[in-house]
Amino acid sequence: MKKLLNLLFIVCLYPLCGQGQTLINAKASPETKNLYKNLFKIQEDKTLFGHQDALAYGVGWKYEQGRSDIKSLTDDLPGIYGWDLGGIEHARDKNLDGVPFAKMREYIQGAYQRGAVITLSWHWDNPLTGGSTWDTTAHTVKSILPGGSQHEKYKLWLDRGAAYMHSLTGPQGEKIPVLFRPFHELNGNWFWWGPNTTSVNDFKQIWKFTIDYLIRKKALNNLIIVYNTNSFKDEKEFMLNYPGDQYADVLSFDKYQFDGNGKAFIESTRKELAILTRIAQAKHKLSAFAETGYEAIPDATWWTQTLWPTIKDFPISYVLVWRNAGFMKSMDKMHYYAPYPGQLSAPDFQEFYKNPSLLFEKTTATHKLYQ
Ligand code: BMA
Repeated sequence: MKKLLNLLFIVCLYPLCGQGQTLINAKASPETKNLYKNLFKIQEDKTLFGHQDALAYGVGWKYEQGRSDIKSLTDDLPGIYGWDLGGIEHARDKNLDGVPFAKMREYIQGAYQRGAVITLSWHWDNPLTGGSTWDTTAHTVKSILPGGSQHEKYKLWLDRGAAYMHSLTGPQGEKIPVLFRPFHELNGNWFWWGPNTTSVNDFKQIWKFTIDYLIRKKALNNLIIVYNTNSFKDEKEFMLNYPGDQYADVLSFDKYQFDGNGKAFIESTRKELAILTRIAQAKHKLSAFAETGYEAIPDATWWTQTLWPTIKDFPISYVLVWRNAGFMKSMDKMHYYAPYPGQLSAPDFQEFYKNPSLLFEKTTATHKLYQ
């Protein structure tokens, strides 16, 4: 009998018993649970392709109903859409990049109804200094923890974000599942939650507080929680701020190519993807390449010769490129990560699009991820 029990115990450590598909929130909605479970299947041999702010604007245009730079090239849309909540903490009606939250909600509802997936990040301002998300001059995280001087303000900000996420509803009034990626690029020194101003312990505490507050107190049963670092050198760095298996559903990192050395990008990113894959599999968590790109894509074959060779051997649920802002006066340069008609890498992107392992919206829809 004991042998049998032991055997059952061992067998049940395997994903067959469903352990690999259990969200941290046992009360997650049926659509959210289904999405999570289906993304595990998808990532075995497919990857959703994503684009930030895809429907709101592109290079040379803004807010044209039905338009998207990716659509202009492929007659299709991304399989996963990224949007950012920055500004909702002040109850503003537009986010930090000018996207009206009401329009964002419509885009999210439309994408969900067409069968695509939604991920949200939050470039929120610094609650202690009043500066921007990039203000790293103060020990902000300590100040927003329970007992800290800004804790009440922080809760109000979470309330506002939570109200917005509750307002994302489908046709039956069901809450639209969201891959929520708070405190992103957590090992980078450019956000107020970065390691230059935040101890590991404080980071883990604010993460746990935030997730408990949103999921348990605010009953956001539509969240799938994404842990996200920037580029990292080893497992130790990737895991340094990891809040524990009860506080993350997806493990991910961001990494951009910054120079013409695509070979170096492929090699170094593959090393990181191998580490990510190993950890995620051991923990039965989903993995994702949450942000990538090569600004203004000055490489004609970046899609098929750099991005694809980088990701092709790894089970990642999605890869997402950042926003197509076009020319940015403040930066005095072009800032975009997906091609548009006439862009140097456009023909290569059209080839990349044909790859059956990459899911854009039309093929994503066939997988009925919410059922
Ligand atoms: C950054 C840039 C900024 C933008 C921010 C939030 O990477 O694109 O211009 O404000 O993301 O979307």
